[in-house]
Amino acid sequence: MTNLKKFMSQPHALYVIAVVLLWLKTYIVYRIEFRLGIDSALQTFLLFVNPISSALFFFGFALFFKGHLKNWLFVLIDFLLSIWLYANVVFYRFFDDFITVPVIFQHKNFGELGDSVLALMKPSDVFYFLDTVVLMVLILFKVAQPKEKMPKRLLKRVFIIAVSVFLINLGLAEIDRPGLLTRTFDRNYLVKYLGINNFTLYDIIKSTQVSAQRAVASSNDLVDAENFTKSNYTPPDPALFGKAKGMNVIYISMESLQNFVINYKVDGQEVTPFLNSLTHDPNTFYFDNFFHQVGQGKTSDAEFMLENSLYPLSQGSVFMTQAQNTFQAAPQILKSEGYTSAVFHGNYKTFWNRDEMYRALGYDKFFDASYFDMSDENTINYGMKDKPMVKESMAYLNQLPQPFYAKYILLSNHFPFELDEGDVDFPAGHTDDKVVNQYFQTAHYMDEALREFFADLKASGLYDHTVIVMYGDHYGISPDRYDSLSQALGEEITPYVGAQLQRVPLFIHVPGVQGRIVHEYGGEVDVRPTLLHLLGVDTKDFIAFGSDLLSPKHRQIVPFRNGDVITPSYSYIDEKCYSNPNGEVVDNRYCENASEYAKDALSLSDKIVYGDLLRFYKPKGFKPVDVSKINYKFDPSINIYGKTNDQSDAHNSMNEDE
Ligand code: GP9
Ligand code: MN
Repeated sequence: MTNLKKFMSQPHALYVIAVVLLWLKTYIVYRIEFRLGIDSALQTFLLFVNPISSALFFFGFALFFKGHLKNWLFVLIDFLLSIWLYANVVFYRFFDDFITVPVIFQHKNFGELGDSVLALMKPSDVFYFLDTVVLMVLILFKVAQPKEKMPKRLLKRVFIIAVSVFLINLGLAEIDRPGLLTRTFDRNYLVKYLGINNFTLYDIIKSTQVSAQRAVASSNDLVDAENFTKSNYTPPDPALFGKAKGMNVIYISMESLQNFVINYKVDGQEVTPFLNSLTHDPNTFYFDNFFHQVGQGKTSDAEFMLENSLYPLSQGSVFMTQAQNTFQAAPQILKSEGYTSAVFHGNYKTFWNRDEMYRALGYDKFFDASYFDMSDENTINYGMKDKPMVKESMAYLNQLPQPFYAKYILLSNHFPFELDEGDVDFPAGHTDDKVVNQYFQTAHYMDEALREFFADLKASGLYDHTVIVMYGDHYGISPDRYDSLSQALGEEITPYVGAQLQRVPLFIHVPGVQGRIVHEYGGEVDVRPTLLHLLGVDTKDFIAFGSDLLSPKHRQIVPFRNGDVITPSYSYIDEKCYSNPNGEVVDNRYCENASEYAKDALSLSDKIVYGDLLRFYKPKGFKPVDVSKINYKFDPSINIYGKTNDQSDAHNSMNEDE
């Protein structure tokens, strides 16, 4: 006790206590919450010490003050840093990633994520604020007495020490991982080596640079990307080119559907009997080696790839940060072919900034939640349930001028995979994780909605002259649930297996064309040229990274957004090369070509998106979008199921004001 008293009588005791508590807590959080892939003693050491520099730095600001104010500032700083750490914990539980500046801006709609956020929190999380409580107790019980201001000389020293600790930390990190700060797409490394707060500071600097990039970009910057995409252009299969000319198109984003669900059974019952039947439908192509390639923008990244055949960004969502860019997207390309374009989505138009982005993509109409009956029994989780959504959409779809290009974004199979009791007619899975178990039920619900939708399309006569493209947008089960998922799949989910699990189903139904199961390897970036070629649209003049999946010359290299890459023979995951399908580690040189291709493609695509380079490019015969002519203001004259004009406008303007 006397020792403690002696220690507490030191002028900067509370500073030291605050630093140590936050440091240790951060390390505990790293170990419990994040999967940072520690594989050496040096990495363990760096992980342990990396919270120190920022703790010394931030708490240092309280030292400019004296007395009670100083003590309570320690509490405040600790609380703010704890909130930031905890926000990252919650974010990581879902996205398997850390919060970045663009993500903060894209979550002006965090309010709508409400239910998911709650589902990601645990009662035991209160322990992550224990250090703040300890500091308060020390002050309230007068263990920590108010002290004088620190002399300027010492104050300076505190910040010099903080920066020195950081530089030593960075130096050791650079020894273990050269070029750490120049790499952009591995946030895990930055947190592992430098710590969560230093990563955030780095991210703020990086994001500022990114917005400057657009300002300095010029048409010269496009040359490399143009050469790359032109030399990688895949010509269509002449036997299929134009086979769907003039037909309608319906895209369906099948929320969170992974390919392992196809033909999977729970208690002897197929999870997706309808989709399973389509795998051998005479007019349907089913792709069983098709991968999602999304980054943090998830659904919106998948949409972005399908419309533009460009890659999404390594951080944030293009929808949120680059909606002011010029695009040459499918809805606008098809406008010249006489198509009317529309989106159907049972959430409000501001979600994912879709109203802005869809204008830039050239969509004519957007049937958002305002056009649907959003009553309690019709909605759950992220918005409208799939079954009533597709049912009500038919009235609008039937009125669209033909040919149309329509996109449906389904929602029911979204994390945390909840259904109202009356909607459950399928057994839950049998793992130790409720979320994984429910996933099979919501996937089944979506499958039934799709069956009903197809029946409605047949009844309306649209089915016979409509191409239907259905794709799983991204994974549903995140890596932190792999232990439970492995119980359902009956195999251990190693990093190799985890990468193979990023397969999502892709179906393309083309009336009058012989379908088959396609085993070619491909990804979301490849869908646009595949579809445009079926519709008889030449794609040579567009800057696009995809390769027609149905062409005999299809390029089977699938870059993931994190730089990993999969080909039919090899998988390059986390800088290790594996041979397929046995997953044996082989020499990295086998993966070199594919990995070089992925690096080039991703960085050139990023250059286009960050620099807004398509504003300098004029494809032959393409008419640019006139965004001033498009608006998605609620139109009561076509509304059938939505609320009154007044109520809808009230909701929308509320979102826009946020
Ligand atoms: C909501 C839906 C969900 O509108 O697109 O987005 P996600 O969380 O899957 O990216
Ligand atoms: Mn999604």
